[in-house]
Amino acid sequence: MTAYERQRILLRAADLLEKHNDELAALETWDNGKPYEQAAKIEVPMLVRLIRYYAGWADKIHGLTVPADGPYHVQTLHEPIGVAGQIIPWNFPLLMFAWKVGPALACGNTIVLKTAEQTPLSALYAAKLFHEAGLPAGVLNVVSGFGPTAGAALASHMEVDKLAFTGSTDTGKVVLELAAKSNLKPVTLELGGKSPFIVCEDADVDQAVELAHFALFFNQGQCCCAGSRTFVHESVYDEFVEKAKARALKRVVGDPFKGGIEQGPQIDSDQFEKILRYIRSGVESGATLETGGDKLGNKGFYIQPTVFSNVKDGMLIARDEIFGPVQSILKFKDLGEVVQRANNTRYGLAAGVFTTNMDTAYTLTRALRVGTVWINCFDTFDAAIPFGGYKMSGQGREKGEYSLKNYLQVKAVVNPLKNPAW
Ligand code: TXE
Repeated sequence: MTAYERQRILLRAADLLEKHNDELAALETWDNGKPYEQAAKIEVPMLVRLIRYYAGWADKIHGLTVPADGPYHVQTLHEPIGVAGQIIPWNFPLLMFAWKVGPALACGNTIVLKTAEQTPLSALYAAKLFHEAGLPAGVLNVVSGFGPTAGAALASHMEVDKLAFTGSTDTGKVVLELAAKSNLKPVTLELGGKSPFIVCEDADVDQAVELAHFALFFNQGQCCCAGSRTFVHESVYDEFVEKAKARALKRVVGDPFKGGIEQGPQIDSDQFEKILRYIRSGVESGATLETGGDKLGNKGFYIQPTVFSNVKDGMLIARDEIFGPVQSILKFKDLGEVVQRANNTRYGLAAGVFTTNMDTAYTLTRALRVGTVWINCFDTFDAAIPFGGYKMSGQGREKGEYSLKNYLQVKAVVNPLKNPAW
């Protein structure tokens, strides 16, 4: 298929996705439990934007002419890599679908995508719309299935040419090994995190509290890049903790299909129990439970928005990815110290830096070993901005121009010249 035709299909698909905004959002909430308003007003529009962004790339992917030594005409062809295997998680089913299929289709590949077992519906519906938009049968295949069976089959398949995975760091290691043991398919990984959110002494405390709250509690705390270690300068620490607690107490938790809801239930009983275990461990290890700390009601996997202060670096709640509505607030004295502590983790996905001093902002930005630094903002996810992790948060980058090379092979073409012009 020509690049232009791929572009037209992607644009038509984006129009159809936009037209079906409300059904897609309803499926997302039904499967995942996230607030419908969040799905309808933020996530489906982002999905549409992502597909339009990649439509824009489809006819702008090309190779180079290379100035090799000697009488040769040398060029590179950028070819599709082939069959892309893609495994996605349950926290943002439609957005993860878009991050994966957007670049793969723009580059001319075919896809077998496995959704998470908790959230199979929205990607099936979206794929139907891609076919309605003119995508030929067999190009985009969505498989519903479990990890150790369907997921492992994709990772180890000899005819899958590339694997893209988003999920836990432990499962990331498994799929990398399966890929290595089968056909050495290249693998991109987007894994867990324990992102620092650093509030400096010159920050506006009210704004910082609001942003830190959003950075952690958004999507029930189920974000790979959640700002799950809130480092606050000692000069504003007490005020910050008081206000963070007040903000958490105001958080509106309930039926995600109702208007005005900020937080729905956690995804399933495994995650629910895991989060409650971490909360107990926070209390046992001596952190101060400011608010929350238990399940909410007796029906569904709802958890009270929870805030811990006096959290120390060694505590489990400061080290592990909790993936739930549990904010941990730590105290720091100076920049050198906070850089060292922020970097003292196996993860390196993202960081938030809150300050009015640009010198401080860029000093921290350069020192933090993470794939994204958000300065005075958080979770800004435009399609053009690359995303990925340092260290055990992953390999490779998704979104933006950087994502294209995950789905391309480079072929060098070398042709001797009989009558060189020089
Ligand atoms: O993840 P898994 P789970 C983190 C978060 C969460 C923890 C566990 O901390 O609490 O992971 O969640 C597929 N071969 N994140 O158990 O197992 C699985 O079917 C191939 C962070 O749900 O990583 C699903 O499609 N595939 C994360 C996907 O992997 C396998 C988002 C993710 O599931 C497989 C989700 C196997 N052997 C959880 N086993 C993020 N980075 O945002 C499972 N899968």
